[in-house]
Amino acid sequence: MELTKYNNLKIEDLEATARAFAETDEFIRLMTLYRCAIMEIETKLRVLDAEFSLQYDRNPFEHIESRLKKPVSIIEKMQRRGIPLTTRDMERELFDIAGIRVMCSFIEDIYKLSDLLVEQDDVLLVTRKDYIANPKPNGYRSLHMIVDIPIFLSEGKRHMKVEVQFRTIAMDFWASVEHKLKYKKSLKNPEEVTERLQRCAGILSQLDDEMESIRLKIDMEDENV
Ligand code: 0O2
Repeated sequence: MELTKYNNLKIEDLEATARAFAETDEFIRLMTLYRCAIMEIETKLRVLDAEFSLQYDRNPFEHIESRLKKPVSIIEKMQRRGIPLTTRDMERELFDIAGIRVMCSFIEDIYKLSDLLVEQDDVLLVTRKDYIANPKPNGYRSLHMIVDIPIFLSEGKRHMKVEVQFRTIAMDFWASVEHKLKYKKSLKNPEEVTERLQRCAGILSQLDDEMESIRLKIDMEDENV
């Protein structure tokens, strides 16, 4: 589908365009492929979880969430970046249409699990952004990876990109609350809120470190029994 003159559309018109785009056969098919890619990655993570729990006697993640980016968010992003509105360009330029979020208890498990995932020979690491080692200025922390994986269809193999975000429960708590607060725009003193959220991120980071240290102590005492 070629919808050329969508660059200057206002939000209401963008929503209508998104609805029309989302009803096309190519869009529906592409989203089905992304859903399959999510299933592949989820299965890989669940297999790793089962094996890891045998080896280390704990589950590396608490839970997983997945989502397909909403058509209007896809179109907004394409408009922002000046990408032509075709499914081919959408697939070529946007890497976060399929998203998986993995919530772990400990930072160490984030690195172990993410390394194990990208070490698999059918998983190709496209990009990795470590906002745990280098938090965003607002305090946001998570490990983001774009991976490329094959899905196997009746007509053959197809490579798809999936964004995988790894977080601790504390990081997820902060990101969820901060995301909700972002929409409350009518603040008298937004700088104060930003500062307090940064402070909360710092407290939660200390909490993650303390939890990790408690676990290490318990593991060491267990080994000595
Ligand atoms: P949604 O609803 O999750 O899809 P890009 O994604 O390429 O446009 P960028 O900055 O290169 O932009 O990507 P990055 O840094 O990897 O972050 C993308 C996603 O991480 C966001 O997706 C959020 O899910 C999450 N994220 C990044 N920064 C923050 C933050 O400061 N606060 C919160 N709560 N989440 C953040 P989307 O597309 O914004 O939304």
